[in-house]
Order: sequence, then structure tokens, then C-alpha cells
Amino acid sequence: MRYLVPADYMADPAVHVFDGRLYIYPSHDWESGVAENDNGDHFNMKDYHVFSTNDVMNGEIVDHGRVLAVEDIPWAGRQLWDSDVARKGDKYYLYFSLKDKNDVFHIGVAVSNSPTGPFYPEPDPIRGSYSIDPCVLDDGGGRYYMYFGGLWGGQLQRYRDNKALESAHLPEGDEPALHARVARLSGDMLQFAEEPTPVVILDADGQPLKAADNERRFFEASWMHKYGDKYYFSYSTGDTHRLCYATGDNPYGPFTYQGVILTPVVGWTTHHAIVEYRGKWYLFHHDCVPSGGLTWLRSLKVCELEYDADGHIITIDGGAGE
Ligand code: FUB
Repeated sequence: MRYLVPADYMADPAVHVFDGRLYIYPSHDWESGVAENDNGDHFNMKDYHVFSTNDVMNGEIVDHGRVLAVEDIPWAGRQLWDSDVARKGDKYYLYFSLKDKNDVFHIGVAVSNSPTGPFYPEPDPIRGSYSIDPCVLDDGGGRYYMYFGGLWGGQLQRYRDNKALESAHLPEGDEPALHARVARLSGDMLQFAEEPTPVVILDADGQPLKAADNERRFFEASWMHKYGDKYYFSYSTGDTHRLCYATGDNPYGPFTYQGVILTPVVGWTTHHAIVEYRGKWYLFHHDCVPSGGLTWLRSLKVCELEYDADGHIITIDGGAGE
């Protein structure tokens, strides 16, 4: 295990390998003085940095500096949350979660000629985007899929069938759990090419997970990777503080629940990226140990991740004592 950026607070890592070098795209936590609440107002981030390395466990982690800030984004209100980056051709696309001037989360996109930015934002959010935590899968052949969504402060409970509800509804008990969303991206990478659809997670009996199943159901922090010929959709369970995963045979799912990747860490949120680099698999994530447990001041970590012979991920201890 290694803390990656000990001198600053960084969270929500997205990680990609471009031309043989590994790039980390985190959220940038700071002490803004906003009080903690269930709406996540204390996650009051205002900019992004990019980091890179060619040796995950021992090498220098280069800080490429500030690459995008709230004040650069025309439609910005506040709170730059989780982001992800995809490359198509010779351009890099940074997808980010941000509240507009009415305090409604959308997903924006900013473009660069380099994986290290700077990234230049589009004037408006992606049409029809809502909620938080974009993650983009490059599935080859020019096909890119965005996964997104998050409950509570992430506002997913305000939407059904991609339309805003008059009042939010968080399912309970035996109601089906809310799902993340997936949409293929347009050829220019700047819009959805189709209406987002639910990322359904099934139990071993083929039934969608229920709302009360909060030790397994989706909450936020989507990540997608491929191992062998399978698609691994992983996510945070939020109020039960686990990183879990489900597998499927195509980017839309459905996905079948498989197990826990990371038991709870110190801190409320848990968030991650899973990447193969130079023949090893890594779990990038965060915890609040260095800040003494302050939820809004998180630190980036990495450790190796292993699969068993059947492709199951071997559970990693998050260190919070579960
Ligand atoms: O960093 C703010 C939010 O906390 C993220 O968007 C969530 O995934 C959670 O980590």
C-alpha cells in the first residue's frame, strides 16, 4: 500500500494508461470551512490537478498542476466532484461532475491536446446529463460508454426515466434499488449518443437488487474495467462504505453481483479505479487516515489487486476494522 500525494488532499481517483505512462485524475479536497451534512456540501472542491508516474509503487508521482477550475467553466455553480478522462484520436476529454447555478448536478466535458491538460470546458453541460461520478469505458472500435450516478447529495433520486421528478423519491424496502446509468457517447465525445439506461445489478437468482440491500446495492462511484472477456462494473455502496463489483458480458449489462473489493476505509466515502499497468493490477482509492478522519479531507492510496483462478477479485482490507 502507498499514499500517493502525501502533501495534499486528493480523492476519487480515475486512472488510465496513455502511451505507456499512468495518469491519475483525482478530485482535489481542501479545507473550505463548509459544515458537514448528508447533502455533501462539505465536498466543496474548486479545481483539478493531474498526476502521472511510470512506477506505481515506488516511482515519483509528478504533479502536472491545476488543469481546470470552477471559475473556468461558464455554467458553474459550485462543487467539482469526481471526474474521468478518455482519449480519442489525439484529444483528451475530461468529464466532470459539477453543480450549475441552481445547485443541480450535471456532467460537463473539457478538452485538451495532452493527458496533462490544461482542459478547456465546453460552454454547457452534456445535454440530458444529471447526477454525478462519470466514468468512461473505451471499448475499442470507437465505442465509448459513460457510466454515472450517485444517491443522496449526488441527486440520482431526483430522476426517473431520465426526467426530473417533482419531488425526489429514494426507494425503500422491497422496491428495486436505484441503478447507475450508462449511455454511449457521440462520435465527437461531447454528448450522449442515446438515452441513458439503467445499469441493472442482479443477485445470484437473477433478481435485481432491492433498495433495502444496502450492503450490495449501487450508491455512487462507478468504475468499469475488462478482465478476460468480462465487463467488471464496480461501485461504492455509500452508507455501508464498501466497494463491490458485478460482472457481465457486454457494456450495458445486466451485471451479476460478485462480491466486495474493499471493506470500509476510515472516512465516509469510498471511491476507486482499477487498472492494469506493466503486468500488475492495481486498486487506486482514498481514505481519511492522514487527516485524522476528516470526511472532506481524503488522501489517495494504491495497492495491488488480485484475481483468483475463476476471475473473482480477492477482497482487500480497507483498514476501518470490518
Ligand atoms: O468527492 C465527492 C463525492 O464523494 C464523489 O463524487 C463521490 O463518489 C464521493 O467520493
